[in-house]
Amino acid sequence: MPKQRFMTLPRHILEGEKKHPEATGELSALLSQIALAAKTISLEVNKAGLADILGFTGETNTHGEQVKKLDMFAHEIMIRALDHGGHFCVMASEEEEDIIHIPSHHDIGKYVILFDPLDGSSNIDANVSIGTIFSIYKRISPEGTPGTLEDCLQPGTEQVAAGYIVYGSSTIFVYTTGEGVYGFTLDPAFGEFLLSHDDIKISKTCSIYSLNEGNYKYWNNGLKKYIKYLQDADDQRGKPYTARYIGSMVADVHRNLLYGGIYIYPADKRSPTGKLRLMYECNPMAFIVEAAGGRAICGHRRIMEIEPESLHQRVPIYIGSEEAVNEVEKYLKEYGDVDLTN
Ligand code: AHM
Ligand code: MG
Repeated sequence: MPKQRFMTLPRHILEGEKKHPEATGELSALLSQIALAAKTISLEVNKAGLADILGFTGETNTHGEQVKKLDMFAHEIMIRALDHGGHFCVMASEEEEDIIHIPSHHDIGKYVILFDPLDGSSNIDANVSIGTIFSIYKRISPEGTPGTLEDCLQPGTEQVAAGYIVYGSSTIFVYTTGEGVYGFTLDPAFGEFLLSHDDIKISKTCSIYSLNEGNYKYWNNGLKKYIKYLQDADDQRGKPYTARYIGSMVADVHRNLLYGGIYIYPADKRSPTGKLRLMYECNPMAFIVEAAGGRAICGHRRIMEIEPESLHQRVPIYIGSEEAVNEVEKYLKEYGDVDLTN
């Protein structure tokens, strides 16, 4: 049996940085801090059914949705794990309306982090996969000063790293710095993430589509025709496609990354800019999927090229295997798209 490399997440990050002589090791340190937060959230998610943690807090988040205790737990853990490390100058979370200031003396780091602490939160009570998503940028404000809103509102093309953690049948940490996408599975026995998915590439073609078909009535014609096309039989093109929709973007995109597939959260007649957030969900997932060889568009343009206007801005998203995204793009162009983004 060939010997497997025993590669932990911190070792992998360090080895990646060694290839860049100009690297200071800071990115390694902050990714390790995110991994620590992920382990803590994973533990809490795993005991969610046992602890007195389920149910609503009674509060609503910035989008007017009910917040569950685990969302807030994950949000707080991310902040506590990251705000005293000296690496960040400012943070933003899907669960908080404004930017999150870092305590003084610790707020002069050169990086900025935006995160969705617990994506797919409507699935928590049902023991269905959920996840954490993060996106890291270099600051644009002068070093040595506290970070600003402008530091957070950079287009996705400026990301220096992004990743997600899926809390599923096992806990998996996936990250990219733009060169390759790597996945690590948490070994619960010794609490370490071990390399399990080396250099992930998403297949160019696919046979899986993921979207909420319950919203069919509100879709634009382009999307209606595209989904009908996927449902037609054509052996050579792997059709009809299989429908797979978990309702946790992080888990749906993770599966599609491994098996090939397209995930869609469109603009529709009820939600003209879609549901998902550009800064917390779409940009980081787009960075990862593109680094794996796929594509991510909002209908007529690349997700990562959208100039952000606000922290909680929503955008439609079509993300996954290259050929499938090319095809849906053609349908939207030809038959119409509801898309009011810039
Ligand atoms: P959340 O951040 O509040 O969990 O919402 C985002 C989630 C995505 O993970 C998921 O794909 C989508 O919302 C599901 O929405 P819907 O129930 O409308 O299909
Ligand atoms: Mg989310």
